[in-house]
Amino acid sequence: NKDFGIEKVLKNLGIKKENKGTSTGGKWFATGKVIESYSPVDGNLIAKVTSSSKKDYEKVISEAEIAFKEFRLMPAPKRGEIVRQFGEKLRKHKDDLGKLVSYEMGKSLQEGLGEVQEMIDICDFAVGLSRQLHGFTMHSERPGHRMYEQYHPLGIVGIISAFNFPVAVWSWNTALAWICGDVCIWKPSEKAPLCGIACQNIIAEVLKDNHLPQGISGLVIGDAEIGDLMAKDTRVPLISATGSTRMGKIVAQNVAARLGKSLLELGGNNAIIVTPDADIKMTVIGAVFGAVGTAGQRCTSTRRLIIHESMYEKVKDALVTAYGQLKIGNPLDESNHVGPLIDKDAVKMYENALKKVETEGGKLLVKGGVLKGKGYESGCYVKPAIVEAENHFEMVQHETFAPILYLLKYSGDVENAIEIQNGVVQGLSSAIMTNNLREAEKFLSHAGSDCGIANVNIGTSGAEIGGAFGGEKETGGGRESGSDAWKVYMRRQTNTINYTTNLPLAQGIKFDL
Ligand code: UN1
Repeated sequence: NKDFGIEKVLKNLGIKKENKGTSTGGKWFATGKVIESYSPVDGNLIAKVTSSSKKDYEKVISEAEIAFKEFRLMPAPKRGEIVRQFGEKLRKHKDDLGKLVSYEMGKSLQEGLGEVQEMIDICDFAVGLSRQLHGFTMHSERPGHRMYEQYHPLGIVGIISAFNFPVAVWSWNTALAWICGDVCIWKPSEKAPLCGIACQNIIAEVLKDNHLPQGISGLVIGDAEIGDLMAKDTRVPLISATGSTRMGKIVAQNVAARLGKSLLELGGNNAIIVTPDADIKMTVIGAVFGAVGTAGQRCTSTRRLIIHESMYEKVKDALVTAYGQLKIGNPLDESNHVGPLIDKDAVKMYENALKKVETEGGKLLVKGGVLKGKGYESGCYVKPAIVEAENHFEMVQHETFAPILYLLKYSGDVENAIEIQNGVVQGLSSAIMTNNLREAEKFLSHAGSDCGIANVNIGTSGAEIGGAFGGEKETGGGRESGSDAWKVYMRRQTNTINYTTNLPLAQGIKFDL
């Protein structure tokens, strides 16, 4: 794809035609099998990567262990300075990295750049945070005693990330983990390995400039086998995993078996409730972007619209009209709204979901289908579909990572809509479109949405980094990114100090010798 200069982008990011997929800082090695990265944009082979073997993984772990011993002693604000420099480098590489994300993963260039912006923003956030790793002080029940708590670095953080946010999710974890004094080992999705290599090259420069140990940032590219090694490894106290619920359940069980910590950010089945008091124009923009943006491949993508019966026909017609105007094609061309799915397997899942929901009684309002012909050679471009369905359908209950939007009808009070919204196993993002204060507050109340994210008059996707990101139920319960999500990357310690010459016991216990 010469149009946007992929050769130059790859060169600027230090990616060759053949790459090694294991790294500690700037050192590269690999002895596993070869992975080929094809672009879903045009179907071309971008580059090859030799994946990491068990032996390679061991090397990364031992470098990480060495690095942690040194890094944990560096004052947190000094670690913040490292993350500040990393953010600066990301600013310089924003254009190239955004293009690579778009070309390797298939999201629009705007979204690729937006993803890099999220990386920059979390770095800024982490720099400030590096001076605010606060613990409480408490009043002791004993005279002449002081109690307080502190947060210490945890150790090696294992990061497993998905193809759909191939760079940002890593940075949400690393930027925080690094200021917390941890070192990181990252297994990016094997569907977007070049994004991983590009990021590692960027941080490696920062580590080198600052004469820091290379093991602060490790990279292992491979499939589930490498993920398994990490999850079962007692040397990795925290595993942060983002991806499907299926993957998360395997990781969680492996980590739990050794009583390790896990931070899970898994599937969503996100809905927008459209009440009789909704602003139709805002609803349509929010719903269409949520459903077709990133070709429906965000954890936060809008999968269900729960529409009041009085608004149903109006919203349905407006959506069908809007879908008729969608342009599908090369995501690097800014006039297109929808790019490709990640690969042909994803296309198959999309086709199967549409077939299945039809047999369950779903009615296709906007038919969908796979696109063929000029510009669609990769075989990964599909038409966004709208299906009239019911919440209990198996396909509606299931997260299909594709642009399929289910329309569901509710009648009566907003409570009925909330019940439908909560009536799935996932609990990531949710939204209500209403200008009615009572409805909005009900939705946000104790008896409202059961999701980690609940929005009013905003769609389900596009969360800001400043808030804690994640969800409940099968979404896994973890929180990444903003607010106090940093706490999971540290170990907490309660300290009691006695500055008297007596040794009074707590709870009034007398123990005289
Ligand atoms: C994801 O899809 O894994 O809220 C993350 C959003 C983005 C992050 C999505 N900020 O849509």
